[in-house]
Amino acid sequence: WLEPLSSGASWIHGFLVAHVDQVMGDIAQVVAQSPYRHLVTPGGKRMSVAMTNCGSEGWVSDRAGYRYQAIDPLTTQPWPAMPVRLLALAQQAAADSGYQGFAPSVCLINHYVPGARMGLHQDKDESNLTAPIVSFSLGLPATFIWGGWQRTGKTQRIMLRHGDAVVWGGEDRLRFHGVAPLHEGKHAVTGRARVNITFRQTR
Ligand code: MD5
Ligand code: FE
Repeated sequence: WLEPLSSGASWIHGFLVAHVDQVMGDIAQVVAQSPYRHLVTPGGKRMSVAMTNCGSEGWVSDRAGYRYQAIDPLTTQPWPAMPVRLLALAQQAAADSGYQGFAPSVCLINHYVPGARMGLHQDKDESNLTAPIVSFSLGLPATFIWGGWQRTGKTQRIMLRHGDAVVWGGEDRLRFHGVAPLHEGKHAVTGRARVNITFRQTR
């Protein structure tokens, strides 16, 4: 079911439940070509979340900064193509939330193991800040931290679970957000991990 979180954000509980095998298969194909890796922040810290991408560009971070690029720096090859069924699911989630014509070029795949976290940040490396971001969660549950438009603002916590989709658009696109350290656990589908997939339209 669809739960509006705010004027621009919708939480679709269980959106992926009928598609989990497909999505896990699509991810496995991507990871076989462009493996998960721990990127380094511009400040030189290794991120606890391991990442890869598919699509015509991917998000990367290194000592030079954050950016989108068409070539995977690890393989020196283009990122794997975005699986068509995965793209269709992202477009369905966007449309269900009121965003027609979503055309993401990037699918960033985040892999969390217990203890991994993501600090409070804004997603603003995209030149198109009017398109929403669609997020799919699989595996272990995570406490998602949802803030306001300034780092110091009040935060809310929501528990994102296996199969949930969230669509972040409109005024909610630029909120500060993060993920609390993942709790220990074992999930039937992902094992000792959480996987989050975000779809981004950069232009
Ligand atoms: C995650 N990933 O659970 C989250 C889900 C990231 C990231 O934050 O940057 O890879 S996406 C949550 C999100 C995206 C865009 C805007 C907002 C939240 N928001 O305005 O709250 O691994
Ligand atoms: Fe983010």
